[in-house]
Formats: sequence, structure tokens, C-alpha cells
Amino acid sequence: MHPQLPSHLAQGSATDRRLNSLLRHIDPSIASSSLSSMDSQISASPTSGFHGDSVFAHVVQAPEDSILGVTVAYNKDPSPIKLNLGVGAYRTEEGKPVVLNVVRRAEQLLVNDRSRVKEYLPIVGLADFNKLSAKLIFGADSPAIQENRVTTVQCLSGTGSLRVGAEFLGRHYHERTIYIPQPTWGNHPKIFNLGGLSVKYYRYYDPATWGLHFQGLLEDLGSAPSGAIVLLHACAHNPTGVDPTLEQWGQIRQLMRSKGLLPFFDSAYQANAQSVRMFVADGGECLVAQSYAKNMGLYGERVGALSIVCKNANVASRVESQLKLVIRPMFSNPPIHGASIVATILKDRNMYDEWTVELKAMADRIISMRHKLFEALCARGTPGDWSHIIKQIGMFTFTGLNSEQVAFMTKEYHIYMTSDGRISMAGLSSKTVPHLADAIHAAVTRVG
Ligand code: PLA
Repeated sequence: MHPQLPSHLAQGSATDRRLNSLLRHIDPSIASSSLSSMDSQISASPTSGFHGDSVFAHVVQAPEDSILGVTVAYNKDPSPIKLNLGVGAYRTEEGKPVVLNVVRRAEQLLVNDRSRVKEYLPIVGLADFNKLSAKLIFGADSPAIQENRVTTVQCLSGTGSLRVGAEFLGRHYHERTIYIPQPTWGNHPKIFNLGGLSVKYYRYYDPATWGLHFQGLLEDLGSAPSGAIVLLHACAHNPTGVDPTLEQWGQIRQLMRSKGLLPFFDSAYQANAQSVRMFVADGGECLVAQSYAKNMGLYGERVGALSIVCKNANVASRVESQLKLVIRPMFSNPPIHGASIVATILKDRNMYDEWTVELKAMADRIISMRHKLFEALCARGTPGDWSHIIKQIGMFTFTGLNSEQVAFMTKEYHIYMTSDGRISMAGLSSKTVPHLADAIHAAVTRVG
């Protein structure tokens, strides 16, 4: 009799027999009398780890994420004047997060519709959402859509769309090198490495001019191996806020197509999609990762889409079948709620219009913050030319402050931002501009 089993089990009771038969069902190798011997295998021994050191004792503390870690540090700071300009998340003039009115309306409609259920979506996600997302980025009259040569799959926001695209390319594309801009969003190299691609950089930003390093970009892409993948920010480049002009986009397109380089667009801040449409219009192939985090304020709902534009409908359908094989073991199928919100808004003319009005209000507030910060620095006579603050576009200003100056601003002024000197203009308000301007002034004049 086993000392650790209750006597009725150890004596071969009905319960014991049922457990034994269940175990045999799970693992046929288990003999009928094995319950008590099994028990001795799973009971604690001095070396089994239950009482000794953790089996994970060797695991080292990982550093915080360079962007999301800023919020972690911010949350720990008890100072009442603290300001989080790290993550690119929109805040109101009162410094509060917002849910768009049109999103609230769509959610209300969804909640009130009793016919809606919580079943699994297909592996590729919500069909309506996918169609509407493709229409939004490529245009309703896009020949690529009409010719059925675009496949769109719903993924977990922009990050998940990039990740699925990376893994698809790693499995099915002949060239394993992806060129990403220098600098770029910090998560890009990690995502593409995980997809099995090797990452190289192309020159993008020139600190001397605060602008695009166009010559360097053309040279680096010009010497890339033919067929290499190239990551392009569709608009509002993160972190620099510097985009090519339309004419420069045209030249980039020509160069890339002439060398057979494969464009992979990251459209995380979609406002206009001219760059993407220019590449699709020439009939060539490309990938596009879309996010609704910023443009609909759906950050935590994780809504996004990956589209792959192919040469013909046949290829597109085979590509989709393989995307399903990437998605199924990764997250099986995507969540239903956020995609339903987006589909509700995009398919209703009124709601669509309401969305664009709210989107414009967010963009306008960010632009007005650029002007206020610029004026505040001019008023303080802060050394240097700060006109890049009003020239850059999107959510971020790439200030040019170095990591020591950033550390100083965090320590002395409780201003939280990424160490590369990027600030999220969307986190700023009229009330906090003077505090930020004081901090920048002090950093520039006191820290080298
Ligand atoms: N691509 C770029 C260029 C981004 O800047 C971001 C988000 C994403 C993709 C991913 O967004 P999503 O997965 O939430 O859709 N960048 C943020 C947040 C806003 C972050 O780092 O996760 C940033 O502060 O840079």
C-alpha cells in the first residue's frame, strides 16, 4: 500500500479503477496497477525542484523594452509634474487617453445586436474587415483588388501583421535579407529576425540636415542584392518624422522595381497611402502591414491586417493558403471585437465621415503642439535651430537630444521619452509645453 494515497484508492476501490482506466486511455502503456507507482514518480523528492532551487534559477533579468519600458518607469515616478512622451499614444489637451466617439457608437451597435455571437473567426479573420482594409489602403477602384490578386488576412495589429509577413517570407521567399531604415522602430529588427530573415540597414536620416539621407538611401538600396526585401514606412516615419517627397518616392520605386527589390510597407500611422498606391499601380508585388491602433485609437484591441499584392489571382490564393499555415500555430485565429468595430465604421458612409473628422482633429492637435513647442523654444532663446519640430510629420518629433540630455530631463524634470531623443507630440498639451521647453532649454544649455 502506498503511504501517500488515501486508503480507499490504495486498496483498489472503484475510484481507483476509474482513474486507472482513464490513465490507460490517455497513455496505453500504463498498466492496471500503475496508479500507485505513478504516484511515487510524481511525488516530491529532495532533488526534484519542489523544495530546492528553482529550475529557472539561471534565468537572467532582461532589460525593459526601449519604448514600452519608458511607460513602466513613468508609472513608478510619484512626481505630480511627470510627463510621459515615450509611447506613441494620443492624449487629449487634458492629458487623457481617448476613445473616439465613432468607436463608441460602433461598439454600441455591436453590443445591441443580439444576433452577434462569440464564435471563432476563420483563420484569416473577419472577411468584411479584410475587404474594407484592402479598400482603405489600396483605394476602392484599385485594379489589384478588382483582379483578385490581393490577399488580406486579419492579424494582431501592426506588430502581428509584420510578424506574420516576416514568417511567410522566411518560409517562401527566395531572398532572406531585409533592408530596414537607419533608424527605425526598435521592434522591426527583432520581428524580422524571428521570421528567419537577416536584417541590414539602409541610410535614411541625415542628422546634419535633419532630413532624409536620400543619396545614401539610393546608394544602399542600389547595392542591395537583387530580390532583397525592403521595409518602407508608408508615411510618418518613426522615429524621425521625415518622409520622402512624392517625387522621391517615385525614384525609390523606380530603383526598387529595376532591381527586383520586394517592398514591405509598414503602415502604422495611416493617413494617406500615396506611397503604397504608387507601388501597387505599376502592377508589381508588395506586402503591406496595416494597424488601426493609432488612426482609430484601438491600441489595446490589436486590430491590423497583412495584405500581399500578387501578380495574379492564382498566386494570391496559394499565398493565402500558406498564410493560414503561418497563423494557425501562431494564434489560431484573430480576435473578433476590434475588427468588428473597424468593419462597422468603414462600411457606413456616415460613420466613415465621422471617423475622418475625429482623425483630423487628433492630427490638428498634434500639429498645434509642434507650433507651440517651437515657439516656446524660440521665446527662451534655446541655442540651436528647432525648425525641424514644425517640419517633421506624424506623432513624433526627433529632437536631436542625446541620451545624456534625455536622462537629465527625466531625472530633473520627470519627462519620460525614449533615449534616442524622440518625443511623442501626441502626449503633449498646451499646459505641459512650457515644462517641456524649460527642460529642453536646460538640457541643451547644461548638458553637452
Ligand atoms: N510599426 C511602427 C513603425 C510603429 O511605430 C508601431 C508602434 C508599430 C508598427 C506597431 O503598432 P501596433 O502593433 O500597436 O499596431 N509604435 C509605438 C508603440 C506607437 C510601440 O512601440 O509598440 C511607438 O511608440 O513607437
